[in-house]
Amino acid sequence: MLLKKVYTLVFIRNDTKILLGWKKRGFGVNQWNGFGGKLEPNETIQEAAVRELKEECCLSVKTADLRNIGHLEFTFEDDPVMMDVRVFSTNMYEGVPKETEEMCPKWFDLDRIPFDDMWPDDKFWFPYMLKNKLFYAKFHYKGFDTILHYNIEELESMEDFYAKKST
Ligand code: 8OG
Repeated sequence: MLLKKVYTLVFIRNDTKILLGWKKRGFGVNQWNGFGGKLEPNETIQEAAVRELKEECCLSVKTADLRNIGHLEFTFEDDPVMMDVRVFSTNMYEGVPKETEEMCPKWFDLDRIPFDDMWPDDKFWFPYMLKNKLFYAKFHYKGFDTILHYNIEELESMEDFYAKKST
């Protein structure tokens, strides 16, 4: 049986640039990514997304300004834990991105995303995000470098997706 762990992943972007952080420690170390992590007890997914963004790059966002734009599921060969990652995006934030113990933030042009230094799955689903399409993607990994199989769907609505998923 698969155990599920929920994570958040937040992208700050405008029409030409996206903010990524160089992960300095932990899971996905030495790669660029959005900002996020595990939920704490009694926290909503949106609250966790806001908290992680603040902790990792010192930016403040309001939960109401976070748009849920995608859902990612990662499974790993011989591992019973499924990572359920809720992806959010916003262009509304306060503050200036700052380096923290976990992440070093940097703005990238949307046509210069550093996919060679990111999770191997990102090159498959980022194009949906960059074209403002909603997505549901699943990736099955062997280790952390090899994708054995994957599937991506474009979604009409995240609300409909979650309503169907829970029934
Ligand atoms: O708390 P921690 O930093 O370990 O959380 C992991 C973060 O990394 C969380 O925001 C979810 C995110 N993440 C994965 N796998 C992948 C992936 O394959 N691609 C991207 N872009 N992010 C991922 O856990």
